[in-house]
Amino acid sequence: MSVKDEDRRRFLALGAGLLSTTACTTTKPASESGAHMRPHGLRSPHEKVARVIRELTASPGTGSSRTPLQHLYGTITPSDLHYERHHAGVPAIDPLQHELLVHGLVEQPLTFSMAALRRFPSVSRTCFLECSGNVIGDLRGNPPPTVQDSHGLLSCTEWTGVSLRMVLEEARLKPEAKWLIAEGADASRMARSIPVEKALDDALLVYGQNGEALRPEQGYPLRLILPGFEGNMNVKWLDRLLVTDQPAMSVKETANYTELLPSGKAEVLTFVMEARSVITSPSGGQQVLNGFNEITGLAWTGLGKITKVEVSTDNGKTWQVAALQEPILDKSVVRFRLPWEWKGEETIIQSRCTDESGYVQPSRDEFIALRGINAGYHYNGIKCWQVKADGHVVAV
Ligand SMILES: Nc1nc2c(c(=O)[nH]1)N[C@H]1C(S)=C(S)[C@@H](COP(=O)(O)O)O[C@H]1N2
Ligand SMILES: [Mo]
Repeated sequence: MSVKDEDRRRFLALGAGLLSTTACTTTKPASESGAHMRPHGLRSPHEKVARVIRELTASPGTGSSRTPLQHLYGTITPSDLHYERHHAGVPAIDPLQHELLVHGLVEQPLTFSMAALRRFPSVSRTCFLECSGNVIGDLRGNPPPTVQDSHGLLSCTEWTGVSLRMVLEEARLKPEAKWLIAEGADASRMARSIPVEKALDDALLVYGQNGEALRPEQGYPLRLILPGFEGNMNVKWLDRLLVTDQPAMSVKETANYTELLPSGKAEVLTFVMEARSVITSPSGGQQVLNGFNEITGLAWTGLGKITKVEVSTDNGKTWQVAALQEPILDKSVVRFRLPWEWKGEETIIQSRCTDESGYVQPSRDEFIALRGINAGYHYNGIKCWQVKADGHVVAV
């Protein structure tokens, strides 16, 4: 009897034994013996794309994980690789118990079950989500080693849900309604102030993520999506919308993120993520090959569509227009590409984008001249990667 037969017999015996208890268990010997039985839905063990989970503070449940942008193709972030940012952990919510309360300055306060929300016409839309604290190490002069570390608080998803405008039309806003305080069901009861104009424009209440239900980490069973607005306003585990005539800024926990300007004044209500781009390959930790390399990366803007991405391979002396992958979607991530012949020279590669509002991504120096080095959020300076003479790429 061959070793293979032996393995198969061991597997069959094991499998038969297991059948009586858990019919669906895939036994370990199956994969070890090379049989094509592994739990479905797993990526190849050859692909090392794990997120890095980091505790940011001493309090339990707070922390973040980052999308491994250097390992991804196209524009959509696989749901299990979506970045995470939690202020108080991930609540376990039974969707049958979950309700959304809409009250305050409305003619008709209402609560919606998930089933009631699903009866509205469904909308699917692809857009990026980015934490406004992304890339902050680069502003401070401490660029981390990889693009996952520097830019990984960015993901792009096809969300499915209902138009917030439609839900608000049921409750009928009063004329003095100016703000919505959106609150989540996590322990921090994170609440953010949303201008009513955005709520009535393209805001969505989503329950779907890339073709399946939202992942718990992304706000299951219901989340607010405000295309193009900073990540923290996209409240997860949404269960309350309080309509008011002013933003909730007096209470520290409910204040939106603030910007510290060179004047020393704080700017509280900055919402839109301005245009930015980054080369994801070759990027920090990777290796450039002699001869042909494809430079590729991502560009995105909260102000509509990306119209142009330029790439420099000679430390900013000259710029070439990169090809953009169609379709170029509004407030979504665009993939750019440029073929490049590397002849062994030490150099710096970088990308800069322009959006349909005419806004051009600034250099780090231009950003600092405008907003100062203490800006806590919304850093969108041009990202530089240094290519060493041996082909190694390092963050600078
Ligand atoms: N309820 C609730 N919503 C939340 C948060 C949170 O901690 N609780 N974090 C916010 C922040 S700071 C960001 S950047 C995004 C992160 O969304 P993600 O974890 O799905 O990537 O959700 C926002 N919505
Ligand atoms: Mo965030």
